[in-house]
Amino acid sequence: MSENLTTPIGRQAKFCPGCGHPIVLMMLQRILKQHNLEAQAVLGLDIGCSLLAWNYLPINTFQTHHGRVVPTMVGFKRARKNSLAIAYVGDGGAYAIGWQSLFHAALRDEPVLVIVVNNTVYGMTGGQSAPTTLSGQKTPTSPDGFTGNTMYGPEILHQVSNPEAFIARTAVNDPKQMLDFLDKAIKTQQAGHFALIEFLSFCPTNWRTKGIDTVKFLEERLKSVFKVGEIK
Ligand SMILES: Cc1ncc(C[n+]2csc(CCOP(=O)(O)OP(=O)(O)O)c2C)c(N)n1
Ligand code: SF4
Ligand SMILES: [Mg+2]
Repeated sequence: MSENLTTPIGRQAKFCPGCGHPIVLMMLQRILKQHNLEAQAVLGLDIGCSLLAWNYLPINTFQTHHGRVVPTMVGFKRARKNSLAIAYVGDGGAYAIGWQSLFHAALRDEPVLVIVVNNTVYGMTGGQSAPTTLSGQKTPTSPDGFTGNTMYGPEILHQVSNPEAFIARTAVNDPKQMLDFLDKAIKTQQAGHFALIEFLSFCPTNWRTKGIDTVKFLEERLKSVFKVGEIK
């Protein structure tokens, strides 16, 4: 973990150097500022490296249990209808332990924005295989290469969502598309519908990559399996 980087609110940054989480958070802050929504936005944090966002932005956050951030933000939104409710969660929290509540939030068209940061592993606990791990990917729980099927969360959720919902996938090396999708997702919640964006994200610590190889792993391995764009 980094010892000397500071967050936009002057606190010590906790993410590893080269992590994708801060890029997602910086883009989120930029779009909230642009829409003057910093005071209205509330960021619910799942357990995982997502929790390190608790002191990152000048907006309210609260911590939930692993896999429980979506139902928590659904409840929050029902209680505070004028808020912008955002659930911030890793791929493990979203598509494994939290899958049933995420699935039903999409099915019911709950007006929350779910941000899934997909690094293909359980990052915080040491890089174990997750539902999003790629075929052949080496992790501490699949040292000879992952042999299971890979899960495509946004594509499945699209099948059960209302036509007005916004469901998309982008990557942390495409800031223009990140901002475009965040803008559309915020407008979707303001219109009363469910939105989810999956961000393909860097995890050099668990991928055991350095420098340009981290970008290459995302660009060549992740993007060859996970299609970026709006899911239609
Ligand atoms: C109920 C429960 N089960 C398991 C854990 C252990 N645990 C903490 S974080 C985590 C996985 C996090 O992976 P992911 O959601 O992909 O987030 P990342 O750390 O990769 O950003 C697990 C299994 C927990 N804290 N609570
Ligand atoms: S373990 Fe991976 S996801 Fe977690 S802070 Fe480090 S680089 Fe980021
Ligand atoms: Mg993860």
